[in-house]
Amino acid sequence: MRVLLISANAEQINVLPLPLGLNCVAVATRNAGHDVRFLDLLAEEDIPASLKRAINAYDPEIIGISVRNIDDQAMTPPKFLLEQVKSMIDECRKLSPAPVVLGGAGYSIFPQSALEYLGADMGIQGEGEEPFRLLLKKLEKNRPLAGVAGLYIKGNGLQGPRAFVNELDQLPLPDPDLFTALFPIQTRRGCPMGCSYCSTASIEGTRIRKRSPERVVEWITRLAGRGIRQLYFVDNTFNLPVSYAQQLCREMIRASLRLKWRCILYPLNVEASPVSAMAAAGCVEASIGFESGSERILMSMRKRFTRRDVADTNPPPPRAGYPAHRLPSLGRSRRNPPISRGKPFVCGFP
Ligand code: B12
Ligand code: SF4
Repeated sequence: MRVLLISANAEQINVLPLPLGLNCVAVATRNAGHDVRFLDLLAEEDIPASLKRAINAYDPEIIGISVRNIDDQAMTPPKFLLEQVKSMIDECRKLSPAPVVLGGAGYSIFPQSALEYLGADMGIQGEGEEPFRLLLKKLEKNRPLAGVAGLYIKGNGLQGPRAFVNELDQLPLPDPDLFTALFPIQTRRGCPMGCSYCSTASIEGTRIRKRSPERVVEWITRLAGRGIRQLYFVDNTFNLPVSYAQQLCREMIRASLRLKWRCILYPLNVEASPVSAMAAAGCVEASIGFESGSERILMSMRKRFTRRDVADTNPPPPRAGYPAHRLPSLGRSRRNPPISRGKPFVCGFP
């Protein structure tokens, strides 16, 4: 089945916890042969938009939602946190007919009343790995759901006493790759490109200063040793200078780091950029700041690329094996109106 697992916790209180419990459920579900997508809303800025993107792109057959906190446990006055989960569930309902199954610490304390309040179809109290797998099996085979440990069904109550796994070693270990938190890493400072609106020059200067690729790889190796699996290169332009990007990718490939990473590309000479080497070195997504489809606006922003250069970025990254994420700003001022000219250009990209 296509299973979308969503961690509903978006609370910034205290530290930001990674959704460990949902990760455990995801790995058990994947091991049972299902296709799993994982969405951590703590990492998302616009929650309704993220839900829409995830659900429309995946068309899940079942949605599992992890509920972590009921309240903030403050003495005066406590903040009730299920209201925001309820609106996330309402949003899922609008976007998909898939049944919604709840779980997590914040669900398990009052499973019956939380199910009613939140308006989901079902909920699993307690440890989710085994009962969720069994639930999917029964749903897939159209079997009655009675007997699934800790399962509550809306209007039908508890289906089977909850169970505790005695031998935790029987459960799979969570998968660090499912955590979407990206560790920032900077290899260069400064940017000479001089785009008219940009403040980078006043922050970092206009000369590109670089760490050596060997030093960067030493840093990444240290991070990998601490279990970090995903990086974001916060360099203003990962592909400039091209020779440095090439060297860095070569070093990363040589070190066999097996990490996934994202970066930002300047859409000039992307053909010449080491896109294949980037993919081989673990790049899974590149953001391309192309800003506009209007030559006039590009010129007024002092961009050094043209519509043609942007169009040329289209095939290489997907061909290289990772998706491109384009960053348009369309138009800027009343004196530069050709948004209408830029729009079809922008919409022409996947
Ligand atoms: C460690 C911990 C913390 C640490 C987190 C550190 C970190 N980096 O992760 C710290 C101290 C920072 C913390 C902070 C807070 N915490 Co806290 N925390 C815990 C604790 C002890 C363990 C959580 C954990 O990781 N469990 C391990 C995982 C594997 O278990 P799990 O998440 O429950 O997942 C299992 C099942 O629930 C289920 N499951 C989970 N998701 C799903 C989804 C589906 C679809 C299904 C079917 C099943 C399922 O399957 C999983 C595997 O078996 C719990 C208490 C507890 N024992 O649950 C409290 C707990 C979760 N915290 C709680 C609270 C309130 C808070 C704070 C609001 C407190 C505060 N004011 O600071 C903050 C919130 C932070 C935030 N931004 O969200 C409450 C939440 C309930 C409530 N009362 O609202 C709990 C339950 C404590 C309690 N007993 O009341 N917390
Ligand atoms: S390329 Fe990016 S960082 Fe450099 S000046 Fe332009 S907008 Fe700023």
